[in-house]
Amino acid sequence: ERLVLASGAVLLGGFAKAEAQTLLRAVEDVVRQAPFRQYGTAGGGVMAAGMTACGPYGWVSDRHGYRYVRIDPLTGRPWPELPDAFVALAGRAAQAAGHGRFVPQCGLINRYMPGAGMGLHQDRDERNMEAPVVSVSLGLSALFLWGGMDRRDSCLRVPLHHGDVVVWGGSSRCRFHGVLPVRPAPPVEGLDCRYNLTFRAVD
Ligand code: MD5
Ligand code: FE
Repeated sequence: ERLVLASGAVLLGGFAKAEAQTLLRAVEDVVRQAPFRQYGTAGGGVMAAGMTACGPYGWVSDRHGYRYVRIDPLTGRPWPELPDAFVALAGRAAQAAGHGRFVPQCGLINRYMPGAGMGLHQDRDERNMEAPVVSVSLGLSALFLWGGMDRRDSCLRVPLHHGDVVVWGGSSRCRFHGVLPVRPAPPVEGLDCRYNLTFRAVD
């Protein structure tokens, strides 16, 4: 189903379910070339989610801060190409949410093992803030925290399940958000963790 959470934020329930296995094979392909790693946080900690990326740009955290780079610092090579299935899904989801042509420049892949979450933050490392962010949830469910423009604003808890897609656009693009620690649960479609794919335009 299609649920408008707020102006610009559209939840497409189960939108990616039929192609989940294709997407997961593409994830494996990317991970073979650019393994998951855990970045440091600005506060001196370590992010609980494992991350990697594909496309012309990848998001990294290093001594220069949070930023997009063309070379994977772990391998010294360009990031793996965006799988066709990623580009096609991102474009279709953006269109279904009412956006124009959307061609991602980065596919960020987050892996949440049970117990891993992500603290409240804003996504503001992209120069292009007009384009939406398309996010795809696979595997174990999670409670997504969706806040406001101020860190102190109260958060809506949105359950995200296997195959759900959310398109974050317009004024919903810069809200504070996070992910509650993923609860241990029986595998979903053979997956014992949660993957989140986010597709982004960077510049
Ligand atoms: C996740 N990932 O479930 C989320 C999905 C990240 C991250 O937060 O930064 O990797 S993306 C959710 C999102 C993206 C852009 C804007 C907003 C939410 N928002 O304004 O609420 O792993
Ligand atoms: Fe984020």
